[in-house]
Amino acid sequence: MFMLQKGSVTVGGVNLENHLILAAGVLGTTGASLARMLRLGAGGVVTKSIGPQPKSGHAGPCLIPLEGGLLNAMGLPNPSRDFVNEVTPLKDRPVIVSIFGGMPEEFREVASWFEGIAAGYELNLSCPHAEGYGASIGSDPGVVRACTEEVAAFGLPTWVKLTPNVTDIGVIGRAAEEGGATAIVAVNTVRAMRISINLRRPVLGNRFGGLSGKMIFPIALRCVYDLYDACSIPIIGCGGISSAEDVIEMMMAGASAVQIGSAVCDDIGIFERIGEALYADDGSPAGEIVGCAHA
Ligand code: RRO
Repeated sequence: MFMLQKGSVTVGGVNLENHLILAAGVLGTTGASLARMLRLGAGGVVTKSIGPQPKSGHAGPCLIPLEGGLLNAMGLPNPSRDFVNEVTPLKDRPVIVSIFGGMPEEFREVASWFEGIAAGYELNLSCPHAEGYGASIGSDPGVVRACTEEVAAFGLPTWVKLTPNVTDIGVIGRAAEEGGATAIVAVNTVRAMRISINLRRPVLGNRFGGLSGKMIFPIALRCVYDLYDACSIPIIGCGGISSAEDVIEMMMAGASAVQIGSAVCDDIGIFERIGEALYADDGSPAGEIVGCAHA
């Protein structure tokens, strides 16, 4: 298999210790758990999404393990501005703060709390089950562009995380790029549901939720492939990655780095495990394979 060169990399303006980033929403709710994932080999970490007001989230059940995946409808639970205290001790580390809002001004307000603390921002325009937030506004290219412009104006790296639940993801990627995004993260969870045949009711308290894990890898890969054709800024692949082979495949589709989320729930040591299979002292730069499947 193609082996990557060891060492730090800069992707979308953020200096990372390697290409493997902890995805938003998984172990990202405290400074201690973010620091732990960096110690366990993550090249960078993304926090749980933070919004303009504290939120307790949706009624349970909120998280259901499925074969090859997870179905969640957490409902954007977050402490809002108090989260600044969690990440302040991690200033100067590769910590990307995920933010959400219902309108461009709310994105700007939340971003302002983390100026001088975050290594960059990731805009959540993609949660599949949050009325007025996430994918419900992130499917509109004009809104994506406006939200991105507000945050990019701080001059910090600004990543935009997209939903796969659109007809043409390239249109949304281009809107983020026009708004000043430094990278696109593709993708958030896939809108999905299960029904209990005994209870005759949807299993999730919120009825619908977001599907993640191995079962969505081919969807995420296709989105990265489409975005590579549509956009010029770096793409960060996210969705079902759990092995070094998955990382290489994502890079061949067009990803410059990847995020890992659900696989961390099965193996807390996944960053080290993938790193051992992916990196070699005499490895090659990622640039040799990024997007090579398009030739
Ligand atoms: O909190 C959630 O329910 C959630 C979020 Br913010 C998101 O972006 N994606 C997801 O699957 N769940």
